[in-house]
Amino acid sequence: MKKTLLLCALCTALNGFAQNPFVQTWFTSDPAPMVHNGTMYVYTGHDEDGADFFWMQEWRVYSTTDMVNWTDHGSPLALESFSWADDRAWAAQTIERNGKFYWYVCAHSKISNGMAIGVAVSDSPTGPFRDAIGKPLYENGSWDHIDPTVMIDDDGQAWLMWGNPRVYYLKLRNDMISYEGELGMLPMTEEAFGSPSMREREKGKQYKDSYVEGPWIRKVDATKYNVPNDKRYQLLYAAGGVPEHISYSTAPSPTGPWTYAGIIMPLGGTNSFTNHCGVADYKGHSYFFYHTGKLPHGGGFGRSVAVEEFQYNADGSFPTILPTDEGVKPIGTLNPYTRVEAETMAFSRGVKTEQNNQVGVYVSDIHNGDYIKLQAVDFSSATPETFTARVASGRRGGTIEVRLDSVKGQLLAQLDVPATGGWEAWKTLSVEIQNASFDTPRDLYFVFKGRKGPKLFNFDWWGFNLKKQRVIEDGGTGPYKALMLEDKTLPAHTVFAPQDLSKFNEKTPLPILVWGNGACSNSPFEHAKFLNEIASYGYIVLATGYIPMNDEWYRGPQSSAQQQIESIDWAFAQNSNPESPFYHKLDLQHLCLAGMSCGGLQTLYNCAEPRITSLMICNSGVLNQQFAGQTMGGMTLPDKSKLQEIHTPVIYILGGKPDMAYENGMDDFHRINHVPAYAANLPVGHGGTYLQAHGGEFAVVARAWLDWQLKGDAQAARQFTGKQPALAYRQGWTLERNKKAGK
Ligand code: FUB
Repeated sequence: MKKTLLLCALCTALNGFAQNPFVQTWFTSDPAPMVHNGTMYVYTGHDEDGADFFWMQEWRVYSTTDMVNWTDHGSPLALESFSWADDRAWAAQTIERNGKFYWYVCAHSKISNGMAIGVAVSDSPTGPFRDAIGKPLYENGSWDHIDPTVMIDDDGQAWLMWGNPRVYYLKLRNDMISYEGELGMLPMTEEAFGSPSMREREKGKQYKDSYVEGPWIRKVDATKYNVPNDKRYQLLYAAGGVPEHISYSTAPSPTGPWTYAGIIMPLGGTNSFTNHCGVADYKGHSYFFYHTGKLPHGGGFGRSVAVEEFQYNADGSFPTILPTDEGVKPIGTLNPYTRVEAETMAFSRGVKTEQNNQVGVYVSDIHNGDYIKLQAVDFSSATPETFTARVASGRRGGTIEVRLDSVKGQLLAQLDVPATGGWEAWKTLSVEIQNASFDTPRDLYFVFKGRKGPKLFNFDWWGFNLKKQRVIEDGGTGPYKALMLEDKTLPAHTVFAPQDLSKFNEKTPLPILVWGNGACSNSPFEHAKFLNEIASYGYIVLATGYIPMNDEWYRGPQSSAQQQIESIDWAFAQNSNPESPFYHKLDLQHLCLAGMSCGGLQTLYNCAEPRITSLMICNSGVLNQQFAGQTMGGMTLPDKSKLQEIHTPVIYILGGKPDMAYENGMDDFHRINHVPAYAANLPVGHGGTYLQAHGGEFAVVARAWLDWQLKGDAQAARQFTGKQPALAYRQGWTLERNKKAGK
C-alpha cells in the first residue's frame, strides 16, 4: 500500500502536475501558516533523513506570494537557540504582534526532563530568531506539553493552547512572552471532542472520535460567515489515535464549552501515521495545510508539508478536505526579470538546500538529471535577451538547461558552469536566450546536466534580462559591483555600469568614460575586464562595439570613430530622459574620451569634440606621415596637426619600448605644449595588461587618472603631480610630464 502511494505521488510529480508535497528538498512537518504583509509564510518542523523517530533538530521557514512557488528561508531557529532544549524540535506556530514575530515551539527540556513550551522572537518573519526569555515559557516535567498554537482575539487577548493528550491553555500578556493566571485545561468530554480522556473511556464502547494532539485555534470571521455565536471559535486537531485524521470542535470562547464538530481530513492517502494542520486565508482564498509521508523515502518519520484550497460553508464550518497530489493552483505570477533565489521552486527533484553567512540559502546537491520547476512565470510577452545565474562548483561543474513547460520542453538557453574553485566560490554567469516566444505565464524548468554520479555545482540565484547583459569577474573589485549590457537605444555599444544605480543621483553622478577598442574592433572583448573594473569604482563606461557574451575574440567588421560620438550623444540624452535608468545620474561635466591602439587613434580623431574634459590615449599615437590620409576604423587617419585640436589634459599610457606604438605615442607627447600632457610607461608591450585579472596595472593607472580628472580626487592626483609623483615610484612605471603639466 505504502509503495503504491509513493509511486503514485512520484509519477504525478514526474509528469509535472504535482504541487504536493510543496517542499521536496527536505522532509518537513507540522505546517503553521502565517500571512504577513501580503506574503504567506509557513513555519515547519524538519524530519531528519532516514530517521526512525521524531529526532528533530530545527525548524524551517518557507514563503510564497502565489501559493505555488515557495522560497526556502532555511532554518532560523534550532534546538541550539534554546539553552534549555536538548531534543525533539517538534510542532510550533508563529504570530506577529506590534512588529515582532513570536515563534512558539516545543522541545525536550533538560531542566525538567519533560517536553516544554518555549518562545523565540525576531524583528522579521524569517529571522534571525532568539530565545525570548532564556527559559521555557511553561514546563512541569510532563510529556504532555507539545504542539503550541496561538491566536490574538479581537479584544487583544492572546491565547496559547497546546497538548497531547489533553488541551492546555494560557492567557498571554501583551508582551507575548509572559502569561497571567494559572494554566488551564479543557475538559476532555465526549461532547467536546468525541470521547472522554483515555482513562475515562468505557471498555468496548465505540466513540465518535478522540482528541490526540496538534491543536490549531482560530476564530471565524463573523463579518464574512453567518456563524452562530456559540460556534465562533474553532479548534482543529489530530484525532483518532494512530493513524491520525484531522477533526475539529467549536465553542463560544477559547475556554469553551467546546462541542465536537466532525472530521475535516479523513484518514487515508497521506502515507503518514501522524497528521498536523494549520489554516490561513490569503488573497481571497482559504488554505488547509497538513503533512503527508509522500516524498520518495518518506513515511511516518519522513513527513512533508502539503496544502489544499477549500471553501468554508456559509456558516463558517469546514467542508471535508481530501489530500491530493495536485495541491493548489497559482494565484499570482513570478517575475523572472528580477533576481530570483534559486531556492524558490514549485517542484524539484534530487536537489537540497543549504545556507551560509555569505549568500544565505542556496540550492545544493545538484546531480545529473535533477531539476527545479517554477510555475506561472510571467515573461509579459517580452523577449528576454539573456539568462544570468550565480553558481559555484568545487569540482567540474556542469550545465543548466533552461526549458519551458517540461524537463524536455523548449530549450531557451544552456548555461555552462565551470569549476569555480570551491563550493562557495560564487560566479555570476550569463548566456544568450536561443529562441523564445513567451505569450502567457509559463512553467519554467532548470534541468541540471553533467557527469553521472558526482555533485555538479551549487546554485544561488537567477534572472532573465530584457537587455543583453553579463557580469564578469564578479562585478570588479570596486565598491559598486558592475555589469556590462547592451542597450537597444545604443546599438553596437557596450555599457559598463554599477549594477545598483540607486546610489547615484544629481549630487553624486557617475562620471563618463567613452572608449574605443584596439584594432578598431567592434566589440570591447579585449578590454572588458579593464573597463568593468573602472565601472566598479563608480563610472559609466560607454565602449564602442557589441557586448562580448563569452570570452571568444570578436571577428566581425571594424567599428567607426563616429561610434564614440554616438556614445557621448547617448549619455547626454539618457541623463535628461526621465524614462532612463541613468536619468539625472550622469556627470556630463566630467567626460574622458579614451581608446587603445586603433581606438586611441579614433580618440585623437575625435579630440576636438567640445564635450570632452579629459583624454586617455592607450598604446597609441598618431602614425607616421606615410599613413596620413589613409582610412582605418571609419576615419581618415589623423596627422600630427590633429594634436593641436586637443583642448583638455591628456595622458598617454604606453607599454614602454616593446610597445609598437611607443615611438608614435611619445612623439605625440613631445609635440603637445598647449595643454597638460603626461606619458606613463610600463614596459609590457603593445597588449598592455587589459587581459589580466581586473585589467592589471593599466586599470590601476587609468583609474587614478580618471579619479583625478573626473572626480577631483586629491589622492589620485598625487600619482601624477608634485615633485615626486607617486606613479614614478610604482614598480616598473615611468612618468613624464610636459611644461603645462607643471610639477
Ligand atoms: O512532529 C513531531 C510531532 O508529530 C508533533 O509535535 C505532532 O503534532 C506530530 O505531528
